[in-house]
Amino acid sequence: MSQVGAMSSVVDVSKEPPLGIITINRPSALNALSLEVVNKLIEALDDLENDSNIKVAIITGTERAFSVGADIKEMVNLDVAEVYLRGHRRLWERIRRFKKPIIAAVNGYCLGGGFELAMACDIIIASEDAVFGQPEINVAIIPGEGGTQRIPRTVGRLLGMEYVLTGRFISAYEAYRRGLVNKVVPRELTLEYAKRLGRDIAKKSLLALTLAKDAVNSAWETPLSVGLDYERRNFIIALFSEDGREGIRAFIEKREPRYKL
Ligand code: CO8
Repeated sequence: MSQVGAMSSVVDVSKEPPLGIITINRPSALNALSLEVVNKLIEALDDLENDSNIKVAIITGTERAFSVGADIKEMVNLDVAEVYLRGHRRLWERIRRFKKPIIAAVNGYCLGGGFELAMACDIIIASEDAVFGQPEINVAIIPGEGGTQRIPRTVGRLLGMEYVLTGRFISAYEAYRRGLVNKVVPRELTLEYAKRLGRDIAKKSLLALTLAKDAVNSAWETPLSVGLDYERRNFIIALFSEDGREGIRAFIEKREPRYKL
């Protein structure tokens, strides 16, 4: 395992190839996403994307929280230009362009922008004590990075509206029942489970993972006919890639594949 960045940083990156684990480490503020945290998360994602030994990223938090969202104390002092030009949007854009799979390993509070960060990931593993919610309405603002869009697309308009209008907390099991998280596991196993899942995923070809992720994401963005064309294009790229050939040959020859990526 290698550590990148000092342990005192608000974001730590540890590398356990093929996994890269990003830990939001600002426990005194329950991992609120200050601009410093945002910048460090962007740096960490850049680092993991450029590292050819890393195939899957995991984002996690510290003991009491994954993240409670935007740093409210910092936010009150920002002007419009700062929020627009230097604000959190850059992080969400970075995650949207991140080609490798990202797993969120969530324990404790996962609120506001923290929930939006988890939802921007590809898979969410929640600990039994995880608490989700979009409480922005309690301080007279609204979700600003996807909450009003991703939640209703997952749970439907009525329940999505309830979550956003009341700001009420959502337990891990409720989130699971509503399709907002993939799995609920005992607290002490959350990161371990995410790592195990990450290692399983990392056995696949990175090119195929990237193309598959891209195609699934397009299902949210496009009408069905356009999405089907998009999928077909990615399928053909995978099929005629070196890894695609190797995967199929390995199946026929009853051996483990040796992927290039
Ligand atoms: N920002 C900054 N500091 C925070 C935040 C936050 N969001 N949440 C908690 N903290 C701090 C507290 O101020 C406290 O610090 P201190 O000890 O210095 O007073 C410390 O974390 C511990 O918090 P509490 O004492 O409140 O702990 P409790 O166990 O009593 O309560 C809660 C935990 C329920 C999580 C409570 O802290 C809470 O309700 N926090 C606010 C959560 C919230 O409203 N999140 C949404 C933020 S807005 C947002 O995310 C919008 C995103 C849109 C994108 C941004 C564009 C700029």
